This record gives sequence, C-alpha cells and structure tokens, in this order.
Amino acid sequence: MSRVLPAEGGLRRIIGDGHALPDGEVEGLSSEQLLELYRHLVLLRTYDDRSVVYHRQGRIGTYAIYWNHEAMQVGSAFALEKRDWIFPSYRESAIGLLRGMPPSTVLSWWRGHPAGWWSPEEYGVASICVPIATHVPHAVGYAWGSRLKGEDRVALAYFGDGATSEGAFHEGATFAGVMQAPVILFCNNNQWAISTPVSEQTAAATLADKAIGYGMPAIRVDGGDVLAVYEATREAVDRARSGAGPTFIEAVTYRAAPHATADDPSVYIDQERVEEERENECVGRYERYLLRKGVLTDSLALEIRAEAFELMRAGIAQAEAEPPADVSLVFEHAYADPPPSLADELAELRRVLGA
Ligand SMILES: Cc1ncc(C[n+]2csc(CCOP(=O)(O)OP(=O)(O)O)c2C)c(N)n1
Ligand SMILES: [Mg+2]
Repeated sequence: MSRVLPAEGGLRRIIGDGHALPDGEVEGLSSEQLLELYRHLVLLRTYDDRSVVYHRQGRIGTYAIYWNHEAMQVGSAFALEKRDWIFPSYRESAIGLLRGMPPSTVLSWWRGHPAGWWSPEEYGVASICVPIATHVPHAVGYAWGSRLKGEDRVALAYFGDGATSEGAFHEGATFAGVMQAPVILFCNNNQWAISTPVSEQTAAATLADKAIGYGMPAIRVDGGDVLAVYEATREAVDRARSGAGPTFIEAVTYRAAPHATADDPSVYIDQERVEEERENECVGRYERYLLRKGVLTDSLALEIRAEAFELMRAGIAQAEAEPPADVSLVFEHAYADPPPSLADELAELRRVLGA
C-alpha cells in the first residue's frame, strides 16, 4: 500500500507545502511517470490558457475554463489503462489530449466545426457532454455492458458538484450500485454550479456521503493534489477491475476562474478564497514538489512548457485552416424522416448566408 499522509478536513493529500506539511509519495510511480504527469498537467494548462486567449480574439466560441482543475483530470486519467473509457463533461473538454487527440480537434469542437467530432472508439473518450449528468448513465451502461461482454474495461465519468442534484446522476449511481458496474463516478467538487453554491445543492455534510445511499464506497481527495487524485483513482480502478463494483470520488477544490468565458463571477464568488486557490494552484504545486524531489529542473520545465505552447499554436492554425462546414449538417442526423419545415429553414439559412 502507498503512503497516504493525514490530511486536513479528511481530504487525502500527498503533496506537502515545502514547509510544515511534509511531502508524501505514491508507491510504484517511477521518475519517468512523475514527469509524464507533469507533461500532462502542462499540456492541459497550456490548452486552457491559450483557449481563453483564442476566445478573446474571437477564434473560438464560448469556452468552459478548467483552470486549476487539471490535477483532477490528469491524476484520474493517468490511473486508467488505454482500453478504459472516459466520459467527459464540458469541463474536461480537452481530456482527449491525454490520449493523443490533436488540439485542433478539441479547438474545432469549441469553434462549432464538425472537425471537432471524433470517434469515441479511437480514443476511448466519449463525446463531450453538455447536459448536466446525462452521461453518468451512459458511463454506467457502458461499463456494465462491457462486463457482460467479458471485456476487462473500466469507465470513468467526470461531472461536477451540481450534477449530483440531477435525476440522471441518481439513475446512473443507483444502476451502478445494483449492477456492480466497473465504473468510477468522479465528481469535481469546485463548490459552484455556475452561481449556485454547493450549500444550496445539498444539506449533506459532504458529497461523498451520497455514495452510501447507492451502496458504493467513496473517497474524498484534495482536488489540487495530482498525486492524491491519481492514487485514489488507482484504488477505484483496482476495485472495479477486480469485480468489486463502482466507487464515487469527490475531489474537492474551489473554482478560481469564471464558470465559462460568458460568466462574471465577481458578483457572487468569495474573492479571498479565489486568491488563496490561485496562490496554491495545482500545476505550480506539483512543479514545486518535483523540484524539491530533484525530478524536474527549471530548464526541463521550460522545455516542456514551450513544447505545449507550440502544439497549441499549430493546433489553432490547423483548426482555422478547416474549410467552412456545410450548413446542412445542422439539420442532419436529428430525424430519420425530417419534417418538411426543416427543408424550408435550411433553404432560408442558405439564402441568408449566401451559402
Ligand atoms: C440538464 C442541464 N441543466 C442545466 C444546464 C445549464 N448549466 C450549465 S453548467 C451548469 C452548472 C453545473 O455545475 P456543476 O455540475 O457543479 O459543474 P461545473 O460547471 O462546476 O464543473 C448548469 C446548471 C445544463 N447544461 N444541463
Ligand atoms: Mg461545480
């Protein structure tokens, strides 16, 4: 068993603060893997930073910022095998990058361009789910189905604190518990559902408490600690693979960026808490840990950041080089027999656009 240090507030933690809080470590992780985690964090951070810039430049549409959620995404995805499936929400839009998806694909998604559609089978990453929690039953059904087929796969669904109030979450979690599906329900508790605080979502003391009602174990972890998230998810994956059923993971953080580029959190958020979170943001926290351990050097960190930046520069150029999509796509794939009014609307759209 790996060493988990006593944590504040019942949250698992591995990374110390370089002062009073000592560093722990995760058993079985090599220096190469520790650096791989860093590369993944930097890749996602760079994607997010650049996307906010591209949005401001009018090059992508409204964008769901995930700044300081990277440790939750990277730590959990790293605990999966390639054959395992990921079911992301809009907050994990770029998770496919960790599976080799080109940035241009995700950027195209945010540009509303069909080049942003990918084959879930190719990457083991389902479509980005924007309706809150509706992908939870998908992930559970996928996991259960794959078990019935005798495959050795695990599914992981990402969702937020607000999603735990949705019927679809309840349906999925109930099903997962009853069928003992090999699934991980990964909740990013950033304490806000846009402007609704978690205290208005539930009277439960913690979101992890909800798992009891579904008959599954829960782990609460510091969402800013990539190693603690990795370790917690690895345990959940082992449980699922061994036939012991689902696990609920509550990764706790505090949303330190706007909900999305269309949001102004200054009217509702606790600014002091945001400042605290920004000072202790997850990429820097892990970077300092690796420097303390002597696994990372300043020059290697610079190199890794430059690589990620270049990947994004090439990615946006590639996304922008896509020829405009045929507008008829907006009308296709919804009906087997489209009503005649749709043909009129398409004709009107073509007339307006001159397309
Ligand atoms: C079914 C549904 N209802 C409402 C919305 C509008 N909406 C978009 S994001 C959001 C908040 C979700 O909060 P949470 O689940 O905590 O996820 P977070 O955005 O914090 O990652 C809501 C209500 C939606 N997308 N889908
Ligand atoms: Mg939330």
